[in-house]
Amino acid sequence: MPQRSVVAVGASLLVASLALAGCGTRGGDDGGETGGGSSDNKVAKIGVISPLSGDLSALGKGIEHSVDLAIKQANESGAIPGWTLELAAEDDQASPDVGKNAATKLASDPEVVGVVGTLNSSVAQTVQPVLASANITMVSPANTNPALTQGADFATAPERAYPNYFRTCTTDSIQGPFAARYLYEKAGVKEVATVHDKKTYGQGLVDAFTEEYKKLGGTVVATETINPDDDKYDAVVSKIKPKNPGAVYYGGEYPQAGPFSQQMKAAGLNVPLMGGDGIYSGEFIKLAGSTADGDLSTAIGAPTDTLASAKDFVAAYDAAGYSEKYEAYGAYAYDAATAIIEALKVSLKDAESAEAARQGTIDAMSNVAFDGVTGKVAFDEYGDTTSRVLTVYEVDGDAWTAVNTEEFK
Ligand code: ABU
Repeated sequence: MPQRSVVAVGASLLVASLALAGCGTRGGDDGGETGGGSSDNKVAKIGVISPLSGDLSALGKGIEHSVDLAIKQANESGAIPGWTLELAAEDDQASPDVGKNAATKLASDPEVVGVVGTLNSSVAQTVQPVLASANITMVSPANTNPALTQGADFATAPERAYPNYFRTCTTDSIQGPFAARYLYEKAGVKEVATVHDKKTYGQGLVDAFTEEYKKLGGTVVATETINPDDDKYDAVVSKIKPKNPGAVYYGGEYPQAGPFSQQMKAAGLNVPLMGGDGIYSGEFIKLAGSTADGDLSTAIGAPTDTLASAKDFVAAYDAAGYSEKYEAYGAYAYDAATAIIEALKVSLKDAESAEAARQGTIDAMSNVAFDGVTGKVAFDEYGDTTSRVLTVYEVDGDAWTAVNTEEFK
């Protein structure tokens, strides 16, 4: 047997015996997949819960890869002496039930101390209570429904929903009105039809949009819903068309919004479809086809590729060779992972184990503040990001082009 193999086997046996002795250490000299750890290090895991398969996987994989990158870089720089971080990614398939099972699996792993996710607000609703009862910090880069942080009465009596839950994206209480102002004031559209997919995000976004749009003086000429499992929307389009809206405001995600836009135009309803961050993906343009020109979306923050603060992230992501793009939430997922890592620098310092550091990590999160890839990262008393920047994008050919980036006031 060559000497290298003998050393490897010896190291494996040592690691195995340490694991059996409950020392919670492992990994060879290369630190395993997440890179840079030492075999003497204890292990703490950061989970990811997002759609890694199915219609929304373009967004979900961008989240997974961005967290992986943050973990690798933290290990390589020795960010937390004595500890190696590992990624524990779970596919929620954009389903609340599957997401709940993923959360239960991660919560039962004593090495998991924080989770980045979820993508969908509806999935967060089932994941939040599981991670809260296990004292695991959860930071979403993408959930925009306001009730997740501020409770069901967020508009009138906001109350922190879960002490362990934070997010790096702004909420639909801001995104909906931001879209309404753009459409009414800048695009001059005074009459709209609204459509949503009856899910937590879609319905909430349309509600927030409608309130502001009407306040500005706009008229909602039709209010329709679709079933997210359908792929033919001609019945809904034929109800909207005779009302002659200047635009259709859509609450939901690109797998339905893309075909909806295509079918609107094919039926002669030649007005822009506008949606929120759930349609801001190259996949929307592919699904909507050549008639998508002029369709609009809002998305959280400024465009990642224009931010000086995101330059290193974009370069490192490209260099890492991930097979999917970072998409709408990659930079926010990277910042979410970094926020957890910043908290771990405090909570793991004198901790016996990752599990013992769970509550300390939640406590440390409220003091986390740093210059992130997306700008200043910090959380308010509800766990919401303090950033209120959003961008309007318009489809131009085969790409989304930024047309207006602003801080919402
Ligand atoms: N924020 C858009 C898509 C994710 C969600 O359900 O909130």
